[in-house]
Amino acid sequence: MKKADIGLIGLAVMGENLVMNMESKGFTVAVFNRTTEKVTKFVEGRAKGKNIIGAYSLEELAANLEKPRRVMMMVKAGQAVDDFIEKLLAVLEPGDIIIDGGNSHFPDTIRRCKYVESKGLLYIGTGVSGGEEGALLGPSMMPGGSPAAWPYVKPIFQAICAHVADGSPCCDWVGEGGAGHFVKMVHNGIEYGDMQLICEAYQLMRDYLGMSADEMHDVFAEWNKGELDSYLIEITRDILAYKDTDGAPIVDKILDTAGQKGTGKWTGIAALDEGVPLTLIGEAVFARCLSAMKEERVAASGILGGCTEKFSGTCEEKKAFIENIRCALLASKIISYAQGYTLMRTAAKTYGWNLNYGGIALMWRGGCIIRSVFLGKIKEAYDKNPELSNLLLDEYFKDKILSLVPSWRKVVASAAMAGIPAPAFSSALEYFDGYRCEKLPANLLQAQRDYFGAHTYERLDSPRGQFFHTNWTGHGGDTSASTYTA
Ligand code: NBP
Repeated sequence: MKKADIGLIGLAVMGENLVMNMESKGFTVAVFNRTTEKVTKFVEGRAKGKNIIGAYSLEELAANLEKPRRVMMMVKAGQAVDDFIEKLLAVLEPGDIIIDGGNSHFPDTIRRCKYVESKGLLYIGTGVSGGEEGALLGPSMMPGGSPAAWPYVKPIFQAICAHVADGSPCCDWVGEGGAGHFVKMVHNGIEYGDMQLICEAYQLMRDYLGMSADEMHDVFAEWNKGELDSYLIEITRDILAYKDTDGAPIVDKILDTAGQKGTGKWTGIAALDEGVPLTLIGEAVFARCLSAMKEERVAASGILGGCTEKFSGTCEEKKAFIENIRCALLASKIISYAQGYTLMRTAAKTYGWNLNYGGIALMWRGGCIIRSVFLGKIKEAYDKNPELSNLLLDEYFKDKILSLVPSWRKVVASAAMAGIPAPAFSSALEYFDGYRCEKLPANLLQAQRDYFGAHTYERLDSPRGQFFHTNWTGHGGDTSASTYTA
């Protein structure tokens, strides 16, 4: 048998399906797994009769690969990746390429890339999105790392990834070091945001408008035909129609406590580190935390009272309110992507990445969980102006969000009056109002800081960069604290 084009370590759900995908595109793949029984099970099962070579040690894996060798790890993020890198360095040669396709945290990828390069090999950390089905049929892939590795990996990745209608691959080079995993992390954060927005629309329809799962199914089906056309709206439509064995909607029987694996939290932490207001994703992460406090919430609802106020309009007014919810969802979604893109722009400066923002929208356009028609508009905006500082300043998005504002305000106000939580809808509106506000109250805040800590302030009537201190009480001296931003 000919040698393999690529080796893959980690025969769990993602690894197995990626191997099948690669093989179906004409590549020969050598496979290895820590628990080697899984190699036997795979090669004698799904992989039988295919161009897939089972290896029972890393030496055997390396011996079966064309040079320069390409080895992709699809294992649990964390220590397992470091352990495999160490073992691979012992069996690979300079010029060979180690690829991590797991959900690694980007600082780890920055560190690993430097380390592997210091040993004369090349490294790629790539985001892979789309779950089990994406891995098999075409995921969205976001590779970054050693630029010299990309030409060797590109033909495989661009063959196995998802493609949009015009044939463009949903995979392209993202940037150096940890850029690929950073972009994947932001993708996951945006996924948290998109899901939370849909859940807020759902709660307003269920608790304020009193709609049944079937009625909401019809609304999401309608929404999916327009600007909100996306994978997550589509699966929400289908979930709402899904019945349990007794014929009742299964969604009504699911416990309202959300889990999370941490990539949303990482995105929030990265935003805090970069000083970027990523409020919507932050709210989405905290909403999951609040949902997890089920017992405390049940007890609190008995003491503080649950949300009780219901919509009391006519049938026509109800229809109009549903349209307002759609507008609030779309407007908030625009804010979420504007914030996510601002985070990527800021991090790119910090880490020296040359990110292609239109290209990123294209990578997310197909194959992944946040795929949507909407991303096509983002790609157009960044293709038109790659230096766009905020999505809201693009002509299309400016006009769009301004047209949605009246409906959005009505929804946020109604939710507040009815006592129904809508943290992502409302925090998005707060960001919008803050971002377009010429004069915020931070003049008072600076005065407070100077009052108690002599932290100094700049003046409207003096050039930027000149700092002043006032002896507010008459007791303090003229000495000011050093100026810093934290
Ligand atoms: P898992 O994340 O469940 O990882 C399973 C694999 O990791 C198995 O091959 C297992 O070997 C290996 N492994 C573990 Br667990 N601990 C190890 C250790 N200490 N040393 C060596 N190997 C170890 O599999 P997955 O769900 O296919 O995900 C693979 C990667 O892709 C993860 O980073 C995940 O976050 C990411 N990802 C997953 C999805 C998804 O939808 N599942 C989507 C996108 C990305 P064993 O068989 O010997 O236990």
